[in-house]
Amino acid sequence: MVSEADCLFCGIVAGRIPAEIVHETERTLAFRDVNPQAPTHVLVIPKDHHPTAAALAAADHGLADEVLRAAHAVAEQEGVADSGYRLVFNTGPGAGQTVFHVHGHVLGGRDLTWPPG
Ligand code: D5M
Repeated sequence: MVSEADCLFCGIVAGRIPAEIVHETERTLAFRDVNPQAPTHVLVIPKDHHPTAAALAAADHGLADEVLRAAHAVAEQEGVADSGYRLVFNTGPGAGQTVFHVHGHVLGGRDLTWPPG
C-alpha cells in the first residue's frame, strides 16, 4: 500500500508535483491527465488520501458525493456535459488502477465506445 508521503496525487494536492489544475473545491481537486485518452481527460480526486473508490465510499459518503459533483462540474466547464461524458473509477489492479489515490477519469469530447477494453 502506498503511503500518503509517497503518493503521487497527494504530491499534486500539496503542490510538490506540478499539474494543470482545472477545478478545485475545499475537499476536491481536478487536473488534466498526463496521458489523455480523449480531448477532455481530467482526473477528479478527493484531497484526502483514500486508495480506491471502494475505500472512499466506505470511509466518507459525503466526500464521495462531493467527488461526483466535482466531476460533473468539470464536465460542464469543459463543455462535454450535454454531448455526454464518461466517468470511470478503475478500482483495483485487475481493473487497471495504477495510482492508488482514488480518482475519477472524466472523459469526453469524442465518441466513446462500449464496452470499454
Ligand atoms: O489512472 C491513472 C492515471 O493517472 C493515468 O491515466 C495517468 C495519470 N497520471 C499519472 N501521473 C500523473 C500526473 N503526474 N499528472 C496527471 N496525471 C497523471 P488509473 O485509473 O490508476 O490507471
